[in-house]
Amino acid sequence: MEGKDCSMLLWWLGLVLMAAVVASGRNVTYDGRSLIVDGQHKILFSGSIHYPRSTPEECNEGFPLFYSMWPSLIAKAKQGGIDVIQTYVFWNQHEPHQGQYDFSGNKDIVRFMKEVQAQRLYACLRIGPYIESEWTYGGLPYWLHDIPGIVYRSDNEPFKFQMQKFTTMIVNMMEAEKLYASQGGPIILSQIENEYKTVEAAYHENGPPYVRWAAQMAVGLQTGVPWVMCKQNDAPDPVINACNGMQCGETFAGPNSPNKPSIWTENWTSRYLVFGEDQRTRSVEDIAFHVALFIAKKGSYVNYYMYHGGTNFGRTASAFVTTSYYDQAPLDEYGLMRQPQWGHLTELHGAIKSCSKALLYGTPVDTSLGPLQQAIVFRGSQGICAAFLINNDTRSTRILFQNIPFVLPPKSISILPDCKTAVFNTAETSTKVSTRTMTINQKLDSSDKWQEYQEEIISFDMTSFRANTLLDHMNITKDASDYVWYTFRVQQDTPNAEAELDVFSHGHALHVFLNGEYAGKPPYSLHRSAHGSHDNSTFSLQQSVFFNKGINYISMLSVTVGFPNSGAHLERRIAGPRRLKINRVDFTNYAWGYQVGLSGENKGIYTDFGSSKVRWNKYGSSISNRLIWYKTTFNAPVGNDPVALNLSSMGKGEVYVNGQSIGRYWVSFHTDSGVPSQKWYHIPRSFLKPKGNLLVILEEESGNPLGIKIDTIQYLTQLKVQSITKESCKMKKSICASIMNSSGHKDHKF
Ligand SMILES: *[C@@H]1O[C@H](CO)[C@@H](O)[C@H](O)[C@H]1NC(C)=O
Ligand SMILES: *[C@@H]1O[C@H](CO)[C@@H](O)[C@H](O)[C@H]1NC(C)=O
Ligand SMILES: *[C@@H]1O[C@H](CO)[C@@H](O)[C@H](O)[C@H]1NC(C)=O
Ligand SMILES: *[C@@H]1O[C@H](CO)[C@@H](O)[C@H](O)[C@H]1NC(C)=O
Ligand SMILES: *[C@@H]1O[C@H](CO)[C@@H](O)[C@H](O)[C@H]1NC(C)=O
Ligand SMILES: *[C@@H]1O[C@H](CO)[C@@H](O)[C@H](O)[C@H]1NC(C)=O
Ligand SMILES: CC(=O)N[C@H]1CO[C@H](CO)[C@@H](O)[C@@H]1O
Repeated sequence: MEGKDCSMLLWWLGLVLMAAVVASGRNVTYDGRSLIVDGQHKILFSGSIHYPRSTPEECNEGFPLFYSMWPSLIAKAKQGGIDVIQTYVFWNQHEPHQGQYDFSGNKDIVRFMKEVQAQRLYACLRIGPYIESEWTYGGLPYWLHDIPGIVYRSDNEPFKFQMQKFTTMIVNMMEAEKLYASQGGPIILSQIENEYKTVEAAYHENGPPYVRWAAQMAVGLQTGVPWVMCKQNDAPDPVINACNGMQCGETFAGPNSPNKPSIWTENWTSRYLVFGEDQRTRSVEDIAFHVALFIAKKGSYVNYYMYHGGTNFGRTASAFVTTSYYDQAPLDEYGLMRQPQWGHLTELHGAIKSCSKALLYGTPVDTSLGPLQQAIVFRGSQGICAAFLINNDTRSTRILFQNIPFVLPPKSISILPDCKTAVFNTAETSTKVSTRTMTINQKLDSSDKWQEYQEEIISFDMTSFRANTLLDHMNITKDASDYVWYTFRVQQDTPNAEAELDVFSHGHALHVFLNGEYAGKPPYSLHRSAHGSHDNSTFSLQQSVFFNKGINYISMLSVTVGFPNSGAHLERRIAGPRRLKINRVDFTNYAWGYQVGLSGENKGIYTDFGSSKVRWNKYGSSISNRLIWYKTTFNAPVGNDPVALNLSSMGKGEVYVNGQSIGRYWVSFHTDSGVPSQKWYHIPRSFLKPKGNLLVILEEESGNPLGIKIDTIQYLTQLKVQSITKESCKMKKSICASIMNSSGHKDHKF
């Protein structure tokens, strides 16, 4: 389909959909039980999907309409029983330079909200504008750092001014598009600040007034819908305090006022992944247990963080966080349904929704069924009754509930919408397990298809920006690049003198070169590069070097892998080399020359236009295999399956497709179990054209681009027969029959 027709069709589709949902304003309030929408109490399931971590519908020449992520993610969430789509607002994406705004492409938050609206779901808008979220600098734009006297997230006038300005702008933007429920739009809830209680003490007497100010400022914007503050047990009225965590049914002390509902804004479906660590997973049975428990304890709103994690494109991830984000969520990084997660939670939502009347209008009573067993029964008028049978034992237990025998599996909750029949048990998944498979679509193993460009090693004489001390890396780049050259020169009177170089850096990685070459004599020792880790970004590098007689040039390339996103006083964070000694003589306060960014970056050689500005050489012709840009082209795999690069053969760097960065990779940083944290890197279909896609890769260390593969992604469904017990089959005969019958088969697009 041609680009133009496509946008016309979209526009027309949009109109039809909008016409269908244009409605008069909804009245959203709350009481001690739940949010109330137009007079109706609601049990709501919410899923976090962050708009910049996927792509909107974009039509590329030659491709039909359905290569899109936002609409299909939202549709799959809706199909999974999700009522609300929750997203943060990403300030540093929208205002990268002070006063210059960007709401294009996957930053088009209005369009995202309209997709939510078009599918008749609600939205929760977490403005922050400090958001943490494993997003670089917690979503704050770095230019804030240079505002005189600023202290972020504190009772500090310069910060409050900027925070109010941005928050107001977003609220006005939503209002102008009639996106608040009070105007007929999808937004029923907003969030101000984020988990502030965890850092508040560090701000001493400037913490509490800031919380009060933030609440008042937000409420003063009169959006017509309630506000929440998460992890802020003293959230000022009328702002609702919400819980974040994995076990809010056990850990949440509850709303701080009897007229506020119990809301869980972040229920972590796994944990975000960082380079150098193994993926931690959380079983769907455990998630379901805690969701059911929270609802049984009168919770009325549960959000999955994340329902779809997606991709930290470009340099948007925070320090050491991988490009892939919450891939273990019910919708995986590529937007495909992960089973049994998606299916099990869908059934859980159905089971809980079928208890709605009893939950919302009944009164709960707890009774003990045994030492570690408990029933929570909601009874209302006209014999309405729903029960949760909780077994907190690690063994399966037989109990009697209202004279009916039940077997409660270990660590589980059975849901009885009529107080008689268990329709769902959190520990029994009837959903088939699916296995993700990566199928090689193309190998890029022909050396004539690749070209390379060796990055310049910058020495002191080439720099124009100088200082008589080691400067903070973050304050030099202002987040415009991951890279800064730190260079100096030193006179040596004897030839071939061995010296000990000792560098201490605040992070995150460092490559050291001497006289335009790597430090150390060939064969190069492993110590010429060093790096920190997510839990400790600092490191030191010691290296023996051999100086020439005369002037010697030392060039260090300091690299950040995302700015920090959490903890108090982000404005004080620093990175890069902080001390350098040669044979124990301190060169920290010395004449240093700096250059921000790599020449390839500065020339934009990853774009069609920029790549023509440099001379590319034959593959393998560079003298060193470090700091090289590799370039090739490829055709898009035929079909609809998502596409990813298998970068197992590469080291560390960044990948660009048709001029857009698909993120940082760091395959050489192995986990304790000896494997890379992330091998596959998602290329959204919307970044591709059918033929001749430009692939440019910056490799900092050493990698073998001939080993790169372009893969397509599918799921293979399998049985999880072990988890299907006789009890669950009795409960759900039809489901069991079909499970027992089916054999492993390939699911195409869900
Ligand atoms: C909105 O709902 C609340 C409680 O549900 C009610 O008290 C109030 O009158 C309603 N406001 C409007 C404008 O309908
Ligand atoms: C289950 O037992 C654990 C460990 O004793 C306890 O921390 C938790 O609160 C209990 N949960 C429930 C729902 O009883
Ligand atoms: C950060 O850099 C700016 C120049 O861009 C400078 O004015 C300021 O003093 C630096 N801040 C710190 C803390 O070094
Ligand atoms: C972090 O690493 C540095 C050196 O690499 C070490 O000196 C320091 O003790 C470590 N800090 C912590 C908190 O582990
Ligand atoms: C990914 O690439 C590596 C290195 O080329 C290769 O060894 C591995 O088999 C590939 N994995 C898959 C699943 O294709
Ligand atoms: C299961 O397979 C049997 C034999 O092939 C068939 O008779 C039966 O209808 C199937 N049941 C379901 C639920 O598909
Ligand atoms: C206690 C805990 O696990 N906290 C984590 C909750 O999730 C956020 C966001 O994913 C992390 O930043 C916390 O470390």
